[in-house]
Amino acid sequence: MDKGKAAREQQIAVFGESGSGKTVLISSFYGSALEPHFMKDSLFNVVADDAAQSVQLHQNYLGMRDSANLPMGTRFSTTPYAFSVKRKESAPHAKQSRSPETLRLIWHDYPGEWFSREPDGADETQRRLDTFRSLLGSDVALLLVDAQKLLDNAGDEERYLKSLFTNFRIRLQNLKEDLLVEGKPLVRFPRIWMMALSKSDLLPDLDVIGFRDLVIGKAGGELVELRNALASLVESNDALSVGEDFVLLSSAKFEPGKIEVAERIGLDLLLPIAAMLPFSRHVKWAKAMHKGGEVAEELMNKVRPLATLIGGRIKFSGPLGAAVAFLGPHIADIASKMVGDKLVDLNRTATIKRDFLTATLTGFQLKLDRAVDELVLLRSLK
Ligand SMILES: Nc1nc2c(ncn2[C@@H]2O[C@H](COP(=O)(O)OP(=O)(O)OP(=O)(O)O)[C@@H](O)[C@H]2O)c(=O)[nH]1
Ligand SMILES: [Mg+2]
Repeated sequence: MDKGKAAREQQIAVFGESGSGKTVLISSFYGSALEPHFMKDSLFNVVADDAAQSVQLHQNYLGMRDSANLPMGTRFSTTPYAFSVKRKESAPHAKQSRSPETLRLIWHDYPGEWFSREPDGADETQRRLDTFRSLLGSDVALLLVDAQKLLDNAGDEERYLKSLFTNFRIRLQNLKEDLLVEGKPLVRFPRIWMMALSKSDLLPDLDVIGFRDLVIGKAGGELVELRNALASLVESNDALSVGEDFVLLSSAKFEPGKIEVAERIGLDLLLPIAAMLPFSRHVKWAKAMHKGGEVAEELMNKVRPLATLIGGRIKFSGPLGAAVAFLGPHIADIASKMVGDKLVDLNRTATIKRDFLTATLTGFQLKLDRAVDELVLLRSLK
């Protein structure tokens, strides 16, 4: 296995109904990374790998920022977006490092209209299936809950939330037969399904705890059914978090005739979520699988390169073998270093040593911790 490559490629899948804010989200994510102050303060640059996508996303962003123009609804476009997170020329880097110091984020956007209607013929059925298959390499899936819809149904939010989860579950079940080969559950599957409140600027008084309580309180039953539907697709379905992690997102503040793109919530968490959230979760799950096996191996495959990267600087006692049982304690040790003061130390040391990747990844972890304190992010308590 090419450890370097696996270490650096994170995939995220974003699901949301039509109009729930997916295109605005990715445009704001990318456009804001091209703003001078971001480029000045950050250790890295974010670059869209595809030149045409880069222009299109940047144009969307500038249209919002300068002319209050909104991007068009997305139809039939299902190509994933690939971003490289590259060390800035001026940023710290290890002198002896020969590896290209790049992280990659692949962003899969599942068309919103596919949520709400039946496929239009065999072609579209196939396209839905292909699109879904392409995002199975993601570790994290975001399911968008639209704050505008919550507002529209104020006092009666269960109407919207129940139908959101139920529609999604039904579409998923419709895919099941074609998705599974001979009914065999999938080993490779997004195992963290996070609830994200899009347009959270519309509900300024709702923090992430309030959001969780609303979702569970009003549609807990539907969420359990959704979890069961997802679980029926995957091998070792104990290793699955559905609706246990929550985040608030807002791509901008929308006022009549004006879009304030500088006022964002949670967008700076997207890279850290994709890169770091699966880390400790996978370690925990793999450890619980005493017998190892295919799923434990797959979970550790995702974690091992990151642990090697960070752990390499902490020094392992003993060589890094392939056996999960052997790697377990070492990786758990790394995971335990990714909290509190130890994390701050690790980040500081990496920055002093001009070690770009470790500085960036520990910086991501610190950012997630801060978002928890600020009630923007809630991680699974399990
Ligand atoms: N207040 C607020 N409104 C938003 C935000 N993001 C999107 N919107 C509004 O929601 C509309 C739809 O957003 P899109 O990003 O185009 O939605 P989409 O999910 O891509 O929809 P489809 O392409 O049809 O699947 C926008 O035109 C904005 O009016 C946000 O962060 N805050
Ligand atoms: Mg769109």
